[in-house]
Amino acid sequence: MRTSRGWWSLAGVVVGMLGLAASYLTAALLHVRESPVVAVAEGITALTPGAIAEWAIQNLGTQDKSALVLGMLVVLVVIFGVLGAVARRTWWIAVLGYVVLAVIGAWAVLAKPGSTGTEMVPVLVGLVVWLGGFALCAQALRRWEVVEASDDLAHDPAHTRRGFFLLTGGLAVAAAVAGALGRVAGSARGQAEASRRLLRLERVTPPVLPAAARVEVPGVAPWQTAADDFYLIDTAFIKPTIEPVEWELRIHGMVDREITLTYDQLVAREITEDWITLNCVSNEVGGDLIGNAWWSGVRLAGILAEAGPQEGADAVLQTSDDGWTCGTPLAALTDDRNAMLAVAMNGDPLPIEHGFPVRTIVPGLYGYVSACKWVVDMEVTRFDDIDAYWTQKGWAELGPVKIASRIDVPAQGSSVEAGTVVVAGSAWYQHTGIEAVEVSLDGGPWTRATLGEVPSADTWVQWRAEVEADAGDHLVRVRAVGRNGETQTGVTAGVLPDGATGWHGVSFQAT
Ligand SMILES: Nc1nc2c(c(=O)[nH]1)N[C@H]1C(S)=C(S)[C@@H](COP(=O)(O)O)O[C@H]1N2
Ligand SMILES: [Mo]
Repeated sequence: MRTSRGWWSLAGVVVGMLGLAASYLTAALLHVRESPVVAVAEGITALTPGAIAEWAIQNLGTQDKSALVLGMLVVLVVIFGVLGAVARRTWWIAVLGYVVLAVIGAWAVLAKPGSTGTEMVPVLVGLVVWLGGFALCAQALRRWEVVEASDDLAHDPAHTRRGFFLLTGGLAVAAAVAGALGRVAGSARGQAEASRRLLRLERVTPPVLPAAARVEVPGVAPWQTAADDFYLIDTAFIKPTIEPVEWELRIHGMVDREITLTYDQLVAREITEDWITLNCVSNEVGGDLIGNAWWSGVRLAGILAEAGPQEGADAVLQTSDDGWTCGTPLAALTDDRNAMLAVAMNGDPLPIEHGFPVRTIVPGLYGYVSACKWVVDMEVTRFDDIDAYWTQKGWAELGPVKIASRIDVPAQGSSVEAGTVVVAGSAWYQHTGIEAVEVSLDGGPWTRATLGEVPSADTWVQWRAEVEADAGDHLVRVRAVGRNGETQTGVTAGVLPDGATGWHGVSFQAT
């Protein structure tokens, strides 16, 4: 007596659904908007002739998308069942089937505009689960078949059968749990996104680009960085999804009066707005872990003054909703700079990835010691008594930004016309300010660049210079001079422990 084809089909369906659920959960955890199934559904929609799409919308109304996804799931269940049944005789057909389905999913997610490649992770997770899960089930079924077929009384057929049922049952439960978790994770994100979209910050004004900030050289990074292009650095695998109504900040420790602020209380205060450039201590010379935005929020100096820091306190240990911590000099939060609890970036509520609903922004300090996203706790304390996330790992306790400059144009390795060559880029020394930028061609004399006009010392500065380059290979270098008279050092240092130094150079060819 052979195992019936039905059990192979069942295994195919259970493993198939488990793979889909794993992929869906992965997509939700990674905040990939398009889980593979939805992406395929959208791909089908896009390829559907207009008349049919029109019919679907007419007859199914706003349910057309759910109907399509449901229909796809039904088709998939049938495919999974057939793959399982066929695998009984020809195992590799099932493998091929799963791979083909994964390729379709990969094609659909990568075809979406703005796909970054992260979308591939859920597809790969799904494929691995399919192959691994099916291998397990097939093994259990084969054992069952062998035992049933033999007259060997040493093995109890009921026992091997039970093994298969336990396995498929377990996998089915895993599929249900993964699917449910995916739904929860996805909907928390969806709710926070919805609250964010509905939020009206009355006194937040949209950014108005300072007239002369740009040098207008194509290829230079935009002076204002769009939220979508702003670099992202954090340790949160799952980004916190905090509803503004749930947000609360506690300020405590070495203070005379502990303060708790709700979101409404925060935004009811006086709003401060400013262009501030934020960069990462891990930014290599010439790197792009830097961005400039119009931030709106509430000054920390006023809030901390109300709390009344006590004698001897020199640090504020900030804690994020996800447990990340950083130690910020108390002085930087209470002096005349615009250190703020930011609620908006470029005129819109903070994107979830950038710390929604509230993050800290401190001009002049690297992000790892200051720019706490999803901030929920501030303890006024002493540096001697704390050890924050990155300082524990060997990074410096204090992280003032270092003077730096970068060449964006010409691009590294590019070819330009011999003669007068335009060189341009950005320079920054937040809270001290850039006095001058100089370039040197092939080790020759330093010549001054023209600077864009910036509203304060807290932003980067665009610059533009011209060099005379004969036909041949060249190296152009840049250095900045700060408003404090400091000239950017040519001595190279790596990013650890407190930020890279050295001149950025670009090789190009003139023809
Ligand atoms: N909660 C939290 N906040 C954080 C971090 C983090 O890992 N977790 N990283 C910091 C670092 S190292 C930098 S450079 C900035 C980056 O901010 P961005 O991702 O908005 O560009 O956030 C800071 N705030
Ligand atoms: Mo950073």
